[in-house]
Amino acid sequence: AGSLKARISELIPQKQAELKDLKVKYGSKKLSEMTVDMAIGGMRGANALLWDLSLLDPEEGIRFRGYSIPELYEVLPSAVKGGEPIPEAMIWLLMTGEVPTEAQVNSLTEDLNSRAALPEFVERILDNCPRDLHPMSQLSIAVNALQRDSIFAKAYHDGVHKKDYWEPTFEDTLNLIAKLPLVASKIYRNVFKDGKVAPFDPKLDYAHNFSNMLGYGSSEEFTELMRLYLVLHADHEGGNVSAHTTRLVGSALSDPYTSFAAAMGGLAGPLHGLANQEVLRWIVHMVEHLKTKNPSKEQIAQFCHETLAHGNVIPGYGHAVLRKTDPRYVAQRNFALKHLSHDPLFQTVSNLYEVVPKILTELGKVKNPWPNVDAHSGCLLCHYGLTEADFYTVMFGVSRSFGVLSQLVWDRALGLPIERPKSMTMESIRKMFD
Ligand code: NMX
Ligand code: MLT
Repeated sequence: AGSLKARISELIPQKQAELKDLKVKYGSKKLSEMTVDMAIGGMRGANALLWDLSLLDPEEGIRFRGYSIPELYEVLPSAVKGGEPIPEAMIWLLMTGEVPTEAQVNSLTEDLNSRAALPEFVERILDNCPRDLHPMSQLSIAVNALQRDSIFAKAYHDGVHKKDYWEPTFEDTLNLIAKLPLVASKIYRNVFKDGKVAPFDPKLDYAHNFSNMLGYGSSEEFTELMRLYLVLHADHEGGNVSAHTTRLVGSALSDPYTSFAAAMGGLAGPLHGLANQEVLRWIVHMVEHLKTKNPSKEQIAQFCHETLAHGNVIPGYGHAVLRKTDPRYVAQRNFALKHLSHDPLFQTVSNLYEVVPKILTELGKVKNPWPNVDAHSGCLLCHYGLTEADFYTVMFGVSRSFGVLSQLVWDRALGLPIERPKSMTMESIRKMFD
């Protein structure tokens, strides 16, 4: 009683009834037209998925269970007075749609901490990965290995009734979310440091343990940054590649580990989560190329034109849905203004914000010239010494587990079916209209 699981269990009949009502009232209504262009063009603009945890407005940006990012600061508890929201509170909000009390947040921290240890064989697998295997590949390997202990897979094997699918899905979800900081820290310490991970402290919260295990826990500011980072990257409605992959793979009743590992394959793409790595590498390359830590706006503009002339994208800019500056970018910018306003890398990131949108607009084809979440995260991490860009997408992945796995619990609770849209050949499309 009082636990997250108990609360979800209480909410399920209500939500099932809501879905039934939606189907009865609006089941045959059209959400959008599907054109040939949309089928060819990555299904842009197709309202084709049900996803209850968050909704992206092209102009305003993300709302998590109805709350904008500034509103999250108002309603969610923080560990430091006036500081960043606590990730556990975000998990609770995403899972239930309700703002948790402090007691609920503490009970979730305790629950997660009791699940955080890794099986020894998974630690060994990570220790045996070559250092030049990309951290995202190591993350997928570790998550796939954790699948050995999937409670859902075992329950399915043992013939669990479909009305109970949500429960082992929830157990796997919480176990996986709890273990990800240690998985990520082990990858970081093995690839970039001495391979030693600071011991897990069951008295600390999720983000504090994460920053300790990465090796940055002595900085309270870094721990606050982790809280912000973990909250901001948690969910971005259902159509982005990592969310959609989790939904798709999970719809075949693949367990949460297998579904999430697949999603991490998607997050590892440079047009999706890997963009945070690409942004920093691109800025570092620019600074080296220009031989100055403080490139002028003219120099930055010149470098952008060169990037585009080579047929490359400007990483961290543009979005498939957003048409304004990403509020997750703004939240990170506010953090920078508060804690590190004189950092030269932040100055460059700010100058890019002034220069890039105009250049992209001039191309005439870019639908959104404004920065997204990935344009900012690297410069914050760098400020505290976490300069290893190849690791950044792993941190994104830790956070993304909150949203996509919480939705997966609801997918099973609501009995959503296997996902299987119809595809068409070029010939069949022609025949349809000729
Ligand atoms: N730099 C250069 N060209 C761009 C950019 C950019 N930042 N953004 C879009 N374009 C181009 C795009 O490549 C396409 O060109 P073409 O017709 O020659 O293929 C054209 O503009 C139209 O694309 P859009 O419809 O504006 O964008 P789309 O919805 O297809 O793609 C992104 C969205 C995010 C993939 C795209 O803006 C991009 O590649 N951005 C850079 C990578 C990035 O920052 N990704 C991170 C997204 C956030 N996340 O974490 O996942
Ligand atoms: C995300 O956070 O998933 C990205 O902004 C990409 C997207 O929403 O398409």
